[in-house]
Order: sequence, then structure tokens, then C-alpha cells
Amino acid sequence: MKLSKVLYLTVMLVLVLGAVSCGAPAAVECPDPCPPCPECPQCPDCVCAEAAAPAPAPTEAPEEEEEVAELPYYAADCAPNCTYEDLKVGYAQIGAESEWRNANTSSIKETAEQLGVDLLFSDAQQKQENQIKAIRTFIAEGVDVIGHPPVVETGWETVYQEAYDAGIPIILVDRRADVPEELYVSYIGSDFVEEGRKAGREMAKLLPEGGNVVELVGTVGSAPANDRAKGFREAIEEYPDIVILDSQSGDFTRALGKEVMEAFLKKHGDAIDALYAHNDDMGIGAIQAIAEYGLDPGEDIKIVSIDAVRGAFQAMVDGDLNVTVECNPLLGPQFYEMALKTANGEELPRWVPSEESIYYPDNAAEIIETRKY
Ligand code: GYE
Repeated sequence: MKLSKVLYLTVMLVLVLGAVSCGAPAAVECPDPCPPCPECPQCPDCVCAEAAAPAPAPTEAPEEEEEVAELPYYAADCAPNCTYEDLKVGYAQIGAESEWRNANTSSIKETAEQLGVDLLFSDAQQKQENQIKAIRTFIAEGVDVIGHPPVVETGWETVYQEAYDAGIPIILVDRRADVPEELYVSYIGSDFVEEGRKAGREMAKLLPEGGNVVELVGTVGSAPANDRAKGFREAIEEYPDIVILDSQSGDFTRALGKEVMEAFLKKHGDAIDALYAHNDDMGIGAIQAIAEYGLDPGEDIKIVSIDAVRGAFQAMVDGDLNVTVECNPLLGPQFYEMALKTANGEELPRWVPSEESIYYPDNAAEIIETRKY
């Protein structure tokens, strides 16, 4: 071998070995302790150290914005945790025109006392202007909820709007008002049209041959008077031989019921076969007028009325009244339950109906004992 060739091979060998030792990590001497990465990426400790490196301090998760549900306009200051004892409630009552009304007043007052509700109560003596004044006083007093049985259906928009603007919800109790829906939060009470239908069907049973009926209408323009007249007519439409001979308001009172019945008798005399009274009180007043006229109430003149108050049961026991259709005045418990929910910002059903039945003379003596109003 020529010397130049030997030299060449030697140089090549040194070069190859050099390349191997420089490129392979195994050949690298790692200092001990291993310096932190990335100074010595080949060092196995480095890998460990990297894996063991403390995790970067967690950046604090952005605090979730607590969702505060917006309370509706009618929620009270104590919402959503109001209790009955927190509540200040105004009740703008109609008056004391009937047994029904007195039972309603007692239910509202007694239930407030039982529950510890602070009740402001006003009696409007059946005048709309007095009810409007009462509502304005309640607004000025800053009540949480107003309960309102509107004496008539129309004419409430302005004062209801004032309550709305003051953030005070109105719950209609007993009677409806003809106003835009957003101006009150619920209606608790009866289906007066259905009561009228029931009375009409009962009248048809009492007059199988047909006959002449006189009608004692409730307060003119009130929801129960409008609806009880309507429902009755709907029901007797199927009986063309039943005729409404005369119809006049007795304003839901006993005294006027008697007076108007006297006028009916004077005008129509024996031609009257039956009486439909929109409430028991007017019916009871009329019973006196019929007896004084010399006819037998419940016999010569059949009588159907509405409410089912204690006085009506007595009239049935005495054989003077033929049927009473129930209308429940004991609305206190339902009213405060709804008032509390409203104060707490809960939405209420548009209508909370009362449960009602029909009563006849057969078991009136038994029922009168248990009757609460
Ligand atoms: O029938 C009558 C009264 O609004 C349902 O009002 C009430 C009526 C009731 O005074 O007796």
C-alpha cells in the first residue's frame, strides 16, 4: 500500500469517528448536576426536570358573573325572600251591600290577622270614586300589593296605571275590570257567566212548560251583573217558551230587591211565573214583597238566585227559595297566597278560579249548620 493511500485511509477513519462522537447524544458528557433546559437538551435529567417542572401558576379563572335575575316591576323590596309578616297590603273593598260582601270582608280581615299581614282596609260604600281614592292612598302609603274588587268594570285605567308606575301590583279579587292585561297581575274569583248559565238551566227545570221570568239585576255595569245576565240568556235560549218579562237593577241589596219586586208585581201581577235574582240578598228582599203581595214565594213564583249565603239556606228551609247557585266569597287565603308570590316577584296565573256548586231545599237544613257564610 502506498504511503499516501495509508494516510488517506487514516484521515478518513478519524473523520468518521469524529462525526459519530459529535452527533450521538450518548457520547455527550452531561455535567452533574444537569443544568436546566435548554442548555443541555441531551441530558436525560433535563427531560425529567422538564417534566417535573412546576406547572405554571394557574391564571385565575375569570370570576363567573353571578346572574342576577332581573326582578319584575311588581317585586317588593324584600323579594325574593318576603314572608307574610313583611307584607303591607291594601284592600279597596266595595262596601257592605250583601251577606256575600260581608263574608268577603271577614275573610280578608281574619286571614290577614292569622298570617300577620299588615292590612290597610277601605270600604267605598259602593262608590267608584271612593275606591279610586282608596287606591291612591294605598299608593302614597307604599303598600306592596293592592287587592281590588272593582265595583264596576270600566273606568280604572288611570288609577291602575298610577299603581303600575309606582311599582305596586294590583290583584283583582272577586270582580274583573276592563283594562289592558298588563295593568293587573291576576284575577281571583268566579266565572260569573257560568253562574248565569247554571241559573238558566235550573230555571228551565222549574218551568217545564215555559213561563214569564222577571230579573233582578246586580249593580249596573259590574262584572257579575253583566255576566250573570249573559249566561242566563245563553242557557234559556234553548227554551223559547221561557220569556224574560222585565229586568231591572236592585243594586245587589235586599232593600232595593224588595222595592223593585214590588214594582214588578204592581206592573205584571199574576203574569209573573218566576224570578231570577243576581244575588240572594235581592232574592230575599223580593220574597218579602211577594208574600206581602199575597202570593206564595217558591210556589206561585219560582225563585233562583246566586251566592248560596246562609240567608238563602234559611229561605230554602222555609220553602221560599227554590235554588241557589254558589259564589264563593272566602277568598282571603287565596288572595294572600297570591300577594306573597307577587311580592316575591313570581308570575301568577292570569285567573285563579273559585270552586262552586248548586244547592236545593232538600238538604238545606243539614247544610245550613256547616255553612261558613
Ligand atoms: O254576588 C253579590 C255582591 O261580586 C260576586 O257582589 C260579587 C257579588 C255578589 O254583593 O252578593
